Amino acid sequence: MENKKKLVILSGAGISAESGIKTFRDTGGLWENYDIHEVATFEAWQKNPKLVLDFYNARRHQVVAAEPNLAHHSLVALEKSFDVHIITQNIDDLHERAGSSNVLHLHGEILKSRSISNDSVTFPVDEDLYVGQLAPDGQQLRPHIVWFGEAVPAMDEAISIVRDCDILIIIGTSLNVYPAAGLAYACGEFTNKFIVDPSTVPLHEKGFIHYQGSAAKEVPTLVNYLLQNKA
Ligand code: BV8
Repeated sequence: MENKKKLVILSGAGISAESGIKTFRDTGGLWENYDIHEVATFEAWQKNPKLVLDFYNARRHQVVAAEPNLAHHSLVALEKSFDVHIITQNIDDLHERAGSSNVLHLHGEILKSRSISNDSVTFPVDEDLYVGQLAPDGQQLRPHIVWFGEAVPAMDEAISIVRDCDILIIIGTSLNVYPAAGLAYACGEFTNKFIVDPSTVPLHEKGFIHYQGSAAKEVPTLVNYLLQNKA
């Protein structure tokens, strides 16, 4: 078996925008209608668990109704020629539904829940979560999500994945949130680096080749380039 180059993808809300899932910061984005501190922090959960559960129940319905788009699907084709690792900040399952086989969710998964007292056992969510719904350990169920102010358990694993990769592709993230955003700078100096985003991004001076445009349009173009050039 020829030695496949290690290719890492860091994706954010932008890759799911064309599937109809709102991003955080774009016009009409999530944070236009909600204040992070009201719905996406542990303090918000303690203050008003029903509001938080309703917020994630509504987003879960959006995810279930959404379909992977061309960007998610075209990434799957890379797996025949590269050792592909997807690290996503997204809590949707569109990478998995498109067929990607190696996905690490840095900030959790909206289709999973867990007991407030045990962050290592998760349960599939197929109905709305509600206050008073208990895990087998008798404690309240919460979304299996990393809220602002909570530690990112998979961060060390993510850094070790990025550190020795041959190719790093960043898709659809404003790189506003840390420590996840730090992954953009965690690869070696000889890594081939690409970023797909319609907006201007500050990374080109960091040696990133910018495919400026939407993910559904630019990711298939980049995938074709990589498959032809085994870059
Ligand atoms: C931590 C799950 C420490 C939830 C998410 C004060 C108090 C506490 C913490 C902090 C603080 N100040 C700063 C911090 C750190 C904080 C942080 O970074 N805050 C930001 C707001 C400044 N980080 C944390 O709190 C993290 N934890 O620091 O813990 C600690 C350590 C030890 C012990 C205890 C504590 C945890 C952060 C995780 C939060 N959870 N998600 C949920 O989904 O509801 S974060 C969430 O926002 C996403 O997961 C993602 O990571 C982040 C940013 O979103 P993006 O994906 O980048 O989306 P965005 O809308 O921003 O950008 C969209 C991009 O797509 C744009 O570039 C756009 O141009 C592009 N785009 C648009 N359309 C398209 C497109 N691209 C392609 N195609 C298109 N069609």
